[in-house]
Amino acid sequence: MSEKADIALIGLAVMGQNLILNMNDHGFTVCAYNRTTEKVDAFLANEAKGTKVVGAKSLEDMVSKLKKPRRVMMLVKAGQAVDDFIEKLVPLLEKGDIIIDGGNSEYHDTERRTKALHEKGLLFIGTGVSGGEDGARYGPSLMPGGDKGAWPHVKDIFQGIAAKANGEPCCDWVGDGGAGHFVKMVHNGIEYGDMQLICEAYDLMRLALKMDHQEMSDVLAEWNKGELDSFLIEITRDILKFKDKDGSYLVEKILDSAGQKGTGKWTAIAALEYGMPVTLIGEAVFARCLSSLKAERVEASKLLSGPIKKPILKDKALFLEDIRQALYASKIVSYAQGFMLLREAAKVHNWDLNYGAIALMWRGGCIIRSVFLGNIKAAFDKNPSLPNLLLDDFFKSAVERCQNSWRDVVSAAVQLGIPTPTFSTALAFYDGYRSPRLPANLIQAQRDYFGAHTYELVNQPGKFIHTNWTGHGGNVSASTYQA
Ligand code: NBP
Repeated sequence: MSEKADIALIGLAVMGQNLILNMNDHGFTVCAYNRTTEKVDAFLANEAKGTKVVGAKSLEDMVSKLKKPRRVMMLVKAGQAVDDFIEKLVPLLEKGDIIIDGGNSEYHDTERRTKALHEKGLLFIGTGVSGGEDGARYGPSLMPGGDKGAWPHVKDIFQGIAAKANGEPCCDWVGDGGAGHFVKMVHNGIEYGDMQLICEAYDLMRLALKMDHQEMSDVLAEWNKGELDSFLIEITRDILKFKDKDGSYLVEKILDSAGQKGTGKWTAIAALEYGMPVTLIGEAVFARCLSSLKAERVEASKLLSGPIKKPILKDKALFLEDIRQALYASKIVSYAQGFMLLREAAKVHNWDLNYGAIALMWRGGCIIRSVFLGNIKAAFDKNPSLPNLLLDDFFKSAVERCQNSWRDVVSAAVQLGIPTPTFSTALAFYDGYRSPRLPANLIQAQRDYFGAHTYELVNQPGKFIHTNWTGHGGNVSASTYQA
């Protein structure tokens, strides 16, 4: 081989193979490597046959085939495998070379790796890659962060292969350290939320309105023409009407026990860590946890009864429109909460996040792609320091327009005994967020009563007071700090 390769890609599973073929289509020469090297030969002989892709038998061989500065991207299982490859690559690379991790790595790991490699003169990028198999092959959403010095060296490749929304690449530099993987993590959390919201709408159509599958699919097809237009609504439309070989609907044969690989949970953990009320994603993760207690639920269903009095539902068409509006309003709350988490993490880590650019990165290529993200981009373009999406005129009026339907749906679900955790928590958040006064004054009094934790008075903020509530407690207070 006379001409050197533009980039190496380690990891020939579904994401790696498809990303290589995508890079090849865009004119880049890729050197492919995999821990199990037989997979390199198989890839070259099959999927990559007739392309410019070259293979490597070892990491040394791979590095020798690269242009300088060398660019090495990994798409391997997140965790130890990434650290193991980095350890093996470091002695083979030179100062200024670039290592990219495109897996679903935990952002703290990316922070650590960026710092450690920077000290060795190597530039590290931790990038979110979203869109699954198809995205990787024909245009993913890419969310790179890490050592900014690396960005000019990978920008052409990344923006070349990324999905495009209105001609603009769904990829831009996110920020320092773990910023790219943090944004990808929040993206995945939002994906959990969107999926659960659609599942609740399906449950209401199925149980409250007793609709059949073709009917439900037709409703989603209609919803997909308006403000809910999105990839997840589109695939659910197709899933609902998909028939198995025996002519029955496949979705009803699938065990109602949801799996998860961790990124939703990480988002919920980050929300707790940064003290942000990202309640909808939290509920979506817990809904999956509850679903996985299948055997316990089946037993409980024999013992615990639901409501006896059934509400009188509205006309079917009106209630369907209520469900659509409840879904839309809840979705707005979920994204507002996701951006609240991004904003807080950015403050803590000193990341200079561009929220409009993040919305654009999610606008195409990825699983949460939707028309709605265009509205979010417009909101942040209009006001980059918008404190909360709910305060943007477009979203404020959308939620106000939907709120009667939203309340009717949550009330009906409660009365019918149909669980709608994400519809409900989104509404509770909305009502909490718009409340100038919450009952937390009573929490403060309770804390002070039993633990001398002190409280502040409305008219004397900043001054911490302890009251001897019982007359027999002491006057010594606990120290005041926020965990
Ligand atoms: P997998 O997550 O299944 O990983 C397979 C690759 O990891 C193979 O190359 C395998 O090598 C390598 N690997 C494993 Br497994 N353990 C290893 C170890 N201990 N040391 C070295 N290599 C090891 O593949 P994927 O689904 O293509 O995903 C790749 C990355 O992209 C993951 O981080 C994933 O979370 C992320 N991601 C996946 C998707 C998706 O839709 N699948 C979407 C977005 C992001 P081997 O062939 O020798 O076993």
